Amino acid sequence: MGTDTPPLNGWSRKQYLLIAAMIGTLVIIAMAAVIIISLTPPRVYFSIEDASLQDGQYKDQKFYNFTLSANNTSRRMEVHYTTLYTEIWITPSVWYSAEVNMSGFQHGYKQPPENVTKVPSWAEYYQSDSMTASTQGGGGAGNWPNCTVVVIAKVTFKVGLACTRPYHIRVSCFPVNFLNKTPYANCTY
Ligand SMILES: *[C@@H]1O[C@H](CO)[C@@H](O)[C@H](O)[C@H]1NC(C)=O
Ligand SMILES: *[C@@H]1O[C@H](CO)[C@@H](O)[C@H](O)[C@H]1NC(C)=O
Ligand SMILES: *[C@@H]1O[C@H](CO)[C@@H](O)[C@H](O)[C@H]1NC(C)=O
Ligand SMILES: *[C@@H]1O[C@H](CO)[C@@H](O)[C@H](O)[C@H]1NC(C)=O
Ligand SMILES: *[C@@H]1O[C@H](CO)[C@@H](O)[C@H](O)[C@H]1NC(C)=O
Ligand SMILES: CC(=O)N[C@H]1CO[C@H](CO)[C@@H](O)[C@@H]1O
Repeated sequence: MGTDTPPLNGWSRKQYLLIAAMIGTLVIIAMAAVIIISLTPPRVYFSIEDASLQDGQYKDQKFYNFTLSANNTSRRMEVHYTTLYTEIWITPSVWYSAEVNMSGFQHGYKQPPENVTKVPSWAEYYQSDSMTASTQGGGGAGNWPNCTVVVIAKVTFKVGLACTRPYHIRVSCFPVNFLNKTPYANCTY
């Protein structure tokens, strides 16, 4: 009987080693998944479409109108927008905050994987804009009528129950010419 013990112990030791190796592998896979998810760059790309100046309800009232297009190129991850807003820079020092209508997103904040969502955006135009711009004549963030639209967002990416850390996105879209109706402008990180 006593001669059976060493082989039995040897076998269970092998089992322990096997289980330990399996647990180790699982831990490594889990850590790799966490690292990949947290290092994955935000896979959402913005562009500006159909920028134009539109007449408002009142005399001399005008609006900067454009469509903000958000392309979630991730195959599995849903995008959750915590914040999303835009600024129209008409000169390097003058900018307007533009409203973004979030109702195009699911429940007003969610975007499914592999999805393009287009949302209308606008800001009120003031007559003095082009005058201020012409005296500035800078070449930085905006140079009327070639404006820069800056898109600022805080997003998290979600797959199943897993959620990434919040990402701060800030992209610049240039040139956006509201006077000559820019049909498309790409935004770059
Ligand atoms: C431009 O924006 C204003 C303000 O939201 C809106 O009343 C108007 O319908 C928009 N025009 C176009 C062509 O989208
Ligand atoms: C969105 O991104 C995908 C992947 O790069 C691309 O194939 C597609 O054309 C883009 N869609 C739009 C409307 O920009
Ligand atoms: C946003 O867009 C939706 C649908 O296009 C519209 O019903 C709603 O009035 C808009 N909201 C604002 C604040 O313009
Ligand atoms: C993108 O998602 C929105 C809802 O968030 C949906 O209305 C729209 O049809 C989707 N577009 C595509 C191309 O899947
Ligand atoms: C605006 O951009 C267009 C084309 O990119 C260029 O030809 C024009 O000179 C620019 N205008 C100003 C005032 O920078
Ligand atoms: C229009 C648009 O959003 N295009 C982007 C799609 O995604 C690729 C990378 O996956 C970007 O390079 C494009 O600019």
